[in-house]
Parts: sequence; structure tokens; C-alpha cells
Amino acid sequence: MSSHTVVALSGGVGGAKLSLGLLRILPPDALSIIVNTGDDFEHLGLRISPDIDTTLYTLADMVNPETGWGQRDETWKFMQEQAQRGGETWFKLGDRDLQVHLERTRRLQSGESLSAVTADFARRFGIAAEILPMSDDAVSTRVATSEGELGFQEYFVQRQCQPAVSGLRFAGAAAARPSAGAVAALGAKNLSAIILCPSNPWLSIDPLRALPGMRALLRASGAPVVAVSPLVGGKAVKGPTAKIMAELGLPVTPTAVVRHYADWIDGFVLDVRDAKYTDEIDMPVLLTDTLMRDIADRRRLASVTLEFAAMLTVRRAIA
Ligand code: GDP
Ligand code: FO1
Repeated sequence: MSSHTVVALSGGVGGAKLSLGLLRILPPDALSIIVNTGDDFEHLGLRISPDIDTTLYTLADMVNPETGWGQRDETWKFMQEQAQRGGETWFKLGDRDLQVHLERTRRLQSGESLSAVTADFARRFGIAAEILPMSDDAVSTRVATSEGELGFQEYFVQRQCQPAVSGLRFAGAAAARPSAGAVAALGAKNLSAIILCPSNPWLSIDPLRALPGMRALLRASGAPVVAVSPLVGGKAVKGPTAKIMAELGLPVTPTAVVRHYADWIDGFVLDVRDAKYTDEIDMPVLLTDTLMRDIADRRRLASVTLEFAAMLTVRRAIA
């Protein structure tokens, strides 16, 4: 067991980028990543856990660099056959990726938990971090839109995030429990920081925050909670974060993200391009370049974020 541990709360593509930076700079076994499962769904009879798989593939250095999800050097024979025979093709399942969904589905049907299956996949992929589903209970993100309520993947992939969003709900969350692994990671005596990755606050982090007891676990840990801004220069790097903020009637600013997280966080990592918002943010701010173009950027952002968290711990001790 490492002398200090770190917990990251993450969605998919954006969160996995910082998680990889953390993995590369921390000692082996020091990192636990609690991953959103609100995007999970059943498709063609298979259990798909997109954010868990994005985390697995990114940390195993086998993610498709163009999309940020799915495997690199993927082949698409199954999808081509589907298309030829009039099968559903809106959700792209690569041939290599299919193995993961098939095996996950089989093991879940035989009674294993998503946590157990994920831990085994991570071990087989040679990943020295814990990848923890936020819950082993079913939670489904539902998106209220101009076209009525849509399932998450219907909104995100099938409708390409086009319908205007008027609200979100996390079906099942009120009765769901944080996974045992998440509870243990947040309860670790040597936990030194909790990082809210630069994931979409409304789609990726809010499902985690909707789990009963999650906030209490974060607070009871005593570790500083630091969020990394998902906006760079007032825009999302990828995905619908800015579009959703505008549709929900919020200013598209890092300040609105900080207000959204309100009393969940102790510090905020703000992108240098958004320096003008520093004075609006009513908590300690680290101003730095948060754009992660390559692995060096990810390591650097992970490192300065952990230093910032350590500074918050010292501040708290002398306050
Ligand atoms: P998804 O679940 O696959 O949509 O991915 P996440 O929710 O984990 O991440 C989406 C968010 O990541 C978006 O708000 C992006 O702006 C943000 N993001 C992606 N890459 C970067 C980056 O390099 N730096 C920062 N600061 N944010 C990023
Ligand atoms: N995203 C897409 O935009 N189109 C796809 O066809 C698609 C397929 C897919 C298959 C497996 C998987 O693990 C992820 C996949 N994603 C796809 C990404 C994913 O649905 C979203 O990025 C997340 O759910 C948002 O976090």
C-alpha cells in the first residue's frame, strides 16, 4: 500500500486524460478512479459501460487517439455485417471492443458485480490503478430535451447532442449505493487528495454526486477536494459541456462550474486562458494551462493539481 493515495472522480474522455497523467506520476497502486456509470446501457443484448471502457483503454494505452473512446487499430467487420443485413448501426461496436462487452455481459449474467468484472479487466490490461464503478446498482442518466426525455446514448450518440437540454435526472440514483470499492477508496486513512477530473459536470460528475452518501464520504475523508475546469478559454475542448450550460440558462464560464460544485470542492484549477474569472471565484484557485494535448501535458497538469491539493492541506492545518 502506497504511503499516500489519490482518488479521481471521472467521466469518460476528458476525465481519462487526467487520470492517465495521475497514473504516470503516482507510485503503483496509489490511484483509485471512481467512474460514472450513468451512461451505461444495454445494446444488442450487451451491457455497455462506456466511461469504464474509456478509462480502461486510456490507462492501458490502447485507446483510439482520434475519438478518445474505443480501441486503437480497431476493425469493423461486425458493424459492416450489421449494416449489410439491416441491423442497428447507430452505436458503433468495433470487433475488439465487442470482446469486452460480450465478456462483461456473460460475467454479469453469471452473477458477478460490475466492480469485480472491472477490477479483473483492469488487472488483465496491466493497469496499476483501481478502476471503480461509482455503483454496482443501476443508475441511468435521462436527458429532458426539446424532443422529450431521451436515454443518455440516444441523446449523445444517436441524436449527436442536438436536442436542447432542459434538465437531467439520474434514474435509480436515489436507491443506489456507492460501490464498496468507492467507499473504501474514499475512506482510506492515507488519502491525500480527491480530484474532480475535467469531465462534464452535468453529464459525467453529477451522476456520482447524485448517489446518496457521496458528499458525506468526500467530507469525512478529510482530504482536499479539487476540481479541474472542464472549460478552456470559455469553451469545451470536446463534447456538449458549453452547449448544455447555455441551454440550462447558465453563463458559459468557469465561475458557473464552481458555483455548480458549490460546497463540494475546496479548490479549483482554472485555465490560464480564463484568468479574468479568478476574482469571481470564491475559493482558492490554481491558474495553469489545463489543455492536455499530449502525455507531457497530462503529467504536468496531474502534478500541479496534486501540489495545489497539498498546499490546501497545509493551509487547513495552519488555519
Ligand atoms: P465524456 O464522458 O466522454 O463526454 O468525457 P468527460 O465528461 O470525462 O469529459 C468531457 C469534458 O472534458 C469536456 O467538458 C471537455 O471540455 C473536457 N476536456 C477534454 N479534454 C480536456 C483538456 O485537455 N483539458 C481540460 N481542461 N478539459 C478537457
Ligand atoms: N460515441 C459516439 O459518438 N459514437 C459511437 O458510436 C460510440 C460507440 C461507443 C462504443 C463503445 C464505447 O465504450 C463508447 C462508445 N462511444 C461512442 C462513446 C460514448 O458513448 C460516449 O463518449 C460516452 O458515453 C460519453 O461519456
